[in-house]
Amino acid sequence: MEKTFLMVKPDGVQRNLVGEIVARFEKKGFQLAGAKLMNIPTELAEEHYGEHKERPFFGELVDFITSGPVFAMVWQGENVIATARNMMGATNPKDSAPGSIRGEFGLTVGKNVIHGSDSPESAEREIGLFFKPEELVQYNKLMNEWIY
Ligand code: RTP
Ligand code: MG
Repeated sequence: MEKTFLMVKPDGVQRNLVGEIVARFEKKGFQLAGAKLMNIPTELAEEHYGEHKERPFFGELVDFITSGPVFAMVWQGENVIATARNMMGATNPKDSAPGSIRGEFGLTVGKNVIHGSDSPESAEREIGLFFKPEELVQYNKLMNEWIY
């Protein structure tokens, strides 16, 4: 089953959007495989956003993501990586579709509420950075036959 790493960023946590965001992915039909509320150490933030190291906004990005608690999650389901990115909306909330998470809840590119892995490689890397294998649950129940 495909898995992705999603994270409510510090702005989303401070604005009490965790429940709203979790509810969207639950209602879509995805399953939550792991979750934790945590403060991100600077080294982890730098590693997580390593692809942006040379970008002018890297310092601000690391400062922001370490500025307060985040809600880190692993979600699973068919095509969850691409579908979650669609549900999040475009990176800059000015371009995010109405109805998407960033489209509904964000205004600025720096504080855009949620992170999601952008490819299978990123998902595997980011899940490994934030979760130990034993922190992810296994479901015994069959998948919901009205979805699959
Ligand atoms: P994320 O990694 O957080 O899920 O966002 P993303 O894939 O949609 O966008 P990405 O290109 O990976 O950028 C990571 C985060 O950096 C901030 N950013 N700021 N000031 C700027 O021009 C700028 N560009 C990107 C955003 O907060 C973005 O989510
Ligand atoms: Mg990204």
